[in-house]
Amino acid sequence: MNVVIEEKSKIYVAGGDTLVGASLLAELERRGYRRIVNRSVPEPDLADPAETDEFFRTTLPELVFVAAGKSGGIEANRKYPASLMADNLLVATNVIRAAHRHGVRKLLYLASSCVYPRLCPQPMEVGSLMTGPLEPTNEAYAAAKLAGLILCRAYRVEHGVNFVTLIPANPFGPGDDFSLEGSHVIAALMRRMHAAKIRGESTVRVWGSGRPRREFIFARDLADACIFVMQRYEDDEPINVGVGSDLSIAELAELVRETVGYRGRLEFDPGQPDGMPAKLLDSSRLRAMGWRPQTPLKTALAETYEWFCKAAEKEHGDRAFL
Ligand code: GFB
Repeated sequence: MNVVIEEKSKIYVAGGDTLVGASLLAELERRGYRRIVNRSVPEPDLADPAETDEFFRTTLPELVFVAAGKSGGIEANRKYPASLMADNLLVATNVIRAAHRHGVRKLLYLASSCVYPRLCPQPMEVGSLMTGPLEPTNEAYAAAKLAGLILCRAYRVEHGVNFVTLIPANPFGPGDDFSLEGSHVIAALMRRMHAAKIRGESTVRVWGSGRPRREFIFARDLADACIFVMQRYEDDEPINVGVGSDLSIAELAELVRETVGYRGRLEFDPGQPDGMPAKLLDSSRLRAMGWRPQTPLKTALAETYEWFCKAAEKEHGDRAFL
C-alpha cells in the first residue's frame, strides 16, 4: 500500500500555521506539489467538529498531515495543561474522524516525544510506550498526543484505513514561537541572549540544572521526514523521527551563545523545572529505511537566529529589545 505522492495529489496540512505545518507546506511547495488545499481554502477551526467535517466534505483531500493542535514549552505546559489537552484531543478527534468519513487515502499524525514515560530507557523505543508514568510537567499534553496515536491505531483496526503516527524529536527552526510564555528552549534562549547582547547585560538565566538531555530536529528536516514517512511507512506501530544524538541543555546553551555572539555568563536557575531527564529517540527503523537529517545543528541554529533577527527587526525596528 505504499503511497506515491504525485504532483497532482490533493494534500492537506492540518495546522499549516504551526512550526512543523508551515515547514511542511514550504517543503511540499518546493517539491512542486500543486494541489495543496491550504493554498486555496482557509483552514477551519479544527477544534470544531462541524466546521472540520464540512471542510473535509468540500475539499476532499487525499493525503493529510496532522501537525495541528496547540503546543508550547515547559512553562506553557505547566500553566495551561487544560487548554493544551482539550485542544489537542479535539483536533485529533475531529481531523481523524473527518478524514475517515471523507475517504482520505492516507493520514500521518504527528505525536510528540513526551508521549514516552518520564524515566524511559534511552534511546526510547516504541515498545516502551505506556510502560510507565508520564512527565508531570507535560502529562496533560502528552496524554492527548497518546490518545491521538491510539485513535489512529483504532481507526486502522476498525475501519482498515491507512493512518500512521510519527513521533518527532523536539523541533525548532525559522517561524518558531519566540514568545516569553510559549517558547521552547532554543527559541527562549536565543531571544534572551539576543536581548542581553543588545542591552549589554552580563548574565543570562537558563532554566533548570542544565543537565537534562534533549534531541532536536530542524523543522525543515522534520518536514522532509514527514514526506518520506507518508510515502514509505505503512505500519500500525508509530515511527520515531530523530537525528540520532542528543546534548545537555548546558551544551545547547553554549551553542546558542556562540550562535548569537553573546559574551556574558550563563546562570542556571534550579528553581525552574528540568522536565524529563532525557529524551533521545531510537530512530533506527527510519535510518534502516534510508532517511537521514540534512542540516547540522550549528547550521540550523544559525538559520533560525537569522530568521529571528529579521522578524524582530521587522516588528520593532531599531528599538528591538532595547
Ligand atoms: O524546550 P522545553 O520547554 O521542552 O525545555 P521539553 C527543554 C529543557 O530546556 C528543560 C530547559 O529542561 C528546560 O528546563 N530550559 C532552559 C528552558 N531554559 C529554558 C527556557 O528559557 N525556556 C524553556 N522552555 N526551557 C516540552 C513539552 O518539553 O517539549 C511538550 O513540555 C512537548 O509537551 C515539547 O513535548 C516538544 O522537552 O522539556
